[in-house]
Amino acid sequence: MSTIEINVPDIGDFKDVAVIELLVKPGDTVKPEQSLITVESDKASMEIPSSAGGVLKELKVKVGDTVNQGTLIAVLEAGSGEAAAAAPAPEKTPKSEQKAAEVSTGAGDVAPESGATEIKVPDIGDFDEVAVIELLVKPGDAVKAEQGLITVESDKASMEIPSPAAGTVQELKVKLGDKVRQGTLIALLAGSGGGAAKPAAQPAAAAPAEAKSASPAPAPAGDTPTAMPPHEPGTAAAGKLPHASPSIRKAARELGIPLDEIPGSGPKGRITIEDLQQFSRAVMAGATATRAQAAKAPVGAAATGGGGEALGLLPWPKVDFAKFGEIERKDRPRIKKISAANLHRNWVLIPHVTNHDDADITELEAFRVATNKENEKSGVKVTMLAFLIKACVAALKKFPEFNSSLDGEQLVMKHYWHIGFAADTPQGLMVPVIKNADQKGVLAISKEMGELAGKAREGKLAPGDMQGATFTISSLGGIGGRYFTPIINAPEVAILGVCKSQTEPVWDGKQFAPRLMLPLSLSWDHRVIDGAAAARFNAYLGQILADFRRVLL
Ligand code: CAO
Repeated sequence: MSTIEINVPDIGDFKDVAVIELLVKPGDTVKPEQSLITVESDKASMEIPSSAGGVLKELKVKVGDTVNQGTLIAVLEAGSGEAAAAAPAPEKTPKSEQKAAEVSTGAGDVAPESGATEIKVPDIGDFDEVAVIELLVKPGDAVKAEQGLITVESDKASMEIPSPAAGTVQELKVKLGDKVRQGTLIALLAGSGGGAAKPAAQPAAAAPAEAKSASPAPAPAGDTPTAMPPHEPGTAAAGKLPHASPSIRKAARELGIPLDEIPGSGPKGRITIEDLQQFSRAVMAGATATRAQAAKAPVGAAATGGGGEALGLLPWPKVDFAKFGEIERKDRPRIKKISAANLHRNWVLIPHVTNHDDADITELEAFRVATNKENEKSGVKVTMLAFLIKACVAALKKFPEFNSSLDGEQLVMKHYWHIGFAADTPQGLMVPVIKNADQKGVLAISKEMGELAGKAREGKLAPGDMQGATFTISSLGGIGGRYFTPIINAPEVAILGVCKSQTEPVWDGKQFAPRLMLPLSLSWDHRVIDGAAAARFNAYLGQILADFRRVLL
């Protein structure tokens, strides 16, 4: 039986490209043209196919190795007649894909009417039509020569098409999903002097695309549940390369981010720069962990949860709703998707218990109304929520474990009191934070809360406005309802839900008296807090709300 050595074919100007994936293993039977490994530069990734068929005896490269034309990558044992079935054109696929990445072309004609340079898809080898999967720039962006403009993708390679010259993007002529081929006009570039420089054939010249082109998504929050990006580990099927462009993969490698743990929100589950940024923010904020981190976490630590499969649950029901009546599909706002993923994680990972109670706020409400009357001209309206924040700070000081966070086997006791409050906005639920609420008066808190709630509704909250909460209040008091189960904002350990107060007959020992009663619902993490402590917390909170002088005791 003869052996066949498979070498890296002519890959043009690519030098020292990294092996990022092994697609076969010793013992596998491979067919001619079957892909053996994937290599990647910072502008293109491509699969290297086998030039012959046979049984793989040995792989001569491993992930992380760098290869060049001629590098021995595998040894095949020619099977019965299989060796003879040599691929008709051994280097065809990589060569043509390399050509695509090379983009060495005079792709810069001057548009006659505007003087702008027309950027066209250069020679992309044997590719007939490739899909635009990413727009790396937008009109108005200044681009450097060689900077990637768009990413295109076939089933074997993805590559960035760089600008042949520096200038300003006047117009993009393609959109996501468009199919392009050699000669397709992709952009008009102004200020490039009308003469496009021929881009260097060496694709490794440019920095990762996202560093230049993708503006960071405004962080909806920092470490509150609504802020945390969804994290569903194990998104890419085992052994399969995550779907991402070369620049995203390079950025992920440099940041040490496991791409296969990031759910891709792009077409066909492709990982976008926003996905990468959200994941890295969450890891930095400690709100999520990579699988490696989770594996190191001690038992009892809040590890990241998988989906239903990880919990051994049935798959989500798939229903053809249209069979039963007319339907309409709507995209969900980004904030809603983010908060959904966080609420889900918190609900699944935290053993919640909710205690319901009532506080007599008859006197407090009278005081609030009188205060607002006195301060009519100040423009600041004192709401019940501002008093609740002060009352909660007092209760958190008396029961400090409610102001803590779990960190593995340890409890982090916080000696600061930052209170988050849920705000209902057109984009979804946001949780701005009143920092150092212990040091602020009710008037100052009311003013700040009004400003933060306004910013939340306008979508103008800065990430810092939503970070650092030690306890959260979710008030539905202005809307209605009696009691509900608020979901704890990890990594906090408790949250207070408040509903609409109403006048009720309350027995005072001698008679029923009309009292204004405020329904309270305290959810707490049973890993940290016991039921008795929760009952005491609620009782104390009720006492303070009934008579704030108790804070002085
Ligand atoms: N009982 C009775 N009335 C109440 C009340 C309570 N507990 N809390 C507030 N109110 C009254 C206020 O006094 C005000 O009445 P007036 O207009 O007559 O003065 C009215 O309800 C509206 O109050 P508000 O909503 O403007 O102010 P707030 O401080 O209570 O709340 C904010 C501010 C931002 C928390 C609120 O607007 C909001 O977004 N609430 C929803 C939070 C939410 O969605 N939570 C659920 C999270 S879980 O999905």
